[in-house]
Amino acid sequence: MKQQILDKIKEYETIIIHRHVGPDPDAYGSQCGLANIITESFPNKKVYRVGKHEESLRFLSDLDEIDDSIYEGSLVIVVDTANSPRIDDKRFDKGAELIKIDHHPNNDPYGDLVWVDTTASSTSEMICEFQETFAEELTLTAVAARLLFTGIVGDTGRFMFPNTTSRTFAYVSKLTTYEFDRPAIFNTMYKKDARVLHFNGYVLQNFKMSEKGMIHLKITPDLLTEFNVTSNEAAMLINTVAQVEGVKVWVFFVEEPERIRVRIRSKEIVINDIAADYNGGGHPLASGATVYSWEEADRLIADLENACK
Ligand SMILES: [Mn+2]
Repeated sequence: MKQQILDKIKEYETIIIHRHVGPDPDAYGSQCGLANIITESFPNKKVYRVGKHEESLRFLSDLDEIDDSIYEGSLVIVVDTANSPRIDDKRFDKGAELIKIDHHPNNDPYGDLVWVDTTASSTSEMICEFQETFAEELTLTAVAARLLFTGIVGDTGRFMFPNTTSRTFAYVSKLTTYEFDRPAIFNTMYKKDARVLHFNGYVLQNFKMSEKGMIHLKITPDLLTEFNVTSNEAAMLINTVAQVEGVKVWVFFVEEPERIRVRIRSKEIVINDIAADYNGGGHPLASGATVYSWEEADRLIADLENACK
């Protein structure tokens, strides 16, 4: 599959790279890292990185704004995106051919070529593998190394999540032979606004843990207003309860105007099948879902509680 992808990259003059909505460091890292590798290796090709900027990740890379006409006869590559509704910029199907590169379960195998590796920590790690496989043809620079490093750090939670493997460390070891400012990346990625830290204090004071080791927290609009945090900022704090002794599964509910957004995490118990029952899905130990009432939220809590048996 990697060879076929490289052949397609060589074949096309214009390549447009997409990633998922609500981008995280791995989305930016794999998208812009791959773009840089292609640009450095084939200077005559036109390579574009599309999608909406996420302010907190702007430090990683510029993006491109492109006309519809550029899609004509182009190769489109989508990275780090499990299903087509989550692809940022709906024009992804306007090119001549479509490639999917991802590390999430392949429930929606969109694309003419699909390379999915659920054993990879991140799509950034897969891009490292892609570059290394064809190292004589694909040039890695400090720019791409910084992007891919940041993507891997993001998806592995600084190498603490179980998706981190010896392969991950091998690629990271190689990336760190390039010169870029690692402390600056960590400082930027993990800095938190005082408002958010105050809300984090609330989270730590108010989560509920059941006897079976299930933690849940319900976050209402009143609470968001009181602490002046956005629903996104609140949802991001999900892993601050991961360190609680005895916790097996933990879930946050954040009420938004049209829905209640759900984030579920787990140490060992598989939860993406339960998330799928509630308009969601994701990784076996890290999923998202959506419910539309607090009664439905309570049913989800009961299902997760059951899974903790
Ligand atoms: Mn990812």
